Amino acid sequence: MAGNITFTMIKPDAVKNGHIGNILKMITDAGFRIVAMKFTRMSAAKASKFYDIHQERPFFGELVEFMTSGPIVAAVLQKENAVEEFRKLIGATNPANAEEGTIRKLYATSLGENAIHGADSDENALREGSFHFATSEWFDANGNCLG
Ligand code: 3AN
Repeated sequence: MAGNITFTMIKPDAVKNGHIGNILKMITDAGFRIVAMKFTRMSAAKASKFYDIHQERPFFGELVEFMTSGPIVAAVLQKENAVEEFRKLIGATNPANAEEGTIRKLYATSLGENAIHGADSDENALREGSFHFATSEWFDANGNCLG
């Protein structure tokens, strides 16, 4: 499955603003299959670990505070060329630069509160997916558990 997998989180802003249903519809309409999914709230320790590559960035504290401010939807998704295709669907990190019709253009409110996360490489997709889900929570196209 590697290479065809990405990892996403619908962030606390989009959850609070009632966009879960619309965002999931855009994702499945774009041809992504849900491999794993959960509604959860990250602890500060978990969010800090998830974003440890950004630890030195000035916005790290703000990012952890925001990502733990409410529940998120975490999911592993499958499609051919998933990482790149998904980043096209979500649009630029800053919604002001996101293309029309992208998830961030429609639902993000700012650079910090940008509605949705998408893994930026195949390696990170697997790392992030494994961080949030046990293999027993991953399902193939036939509905068989991968764990
Ligand atoms: P992306 O999520 O598009 O891969 P990254 O990896 O550069 O973007 O940043 C991770 C997250 O950190 C972003 N989704 C955004 O919420 C937050 N972030 C990035 N840059 C800034 C910034 N300058 N100020 C506040 N938050 C930021």
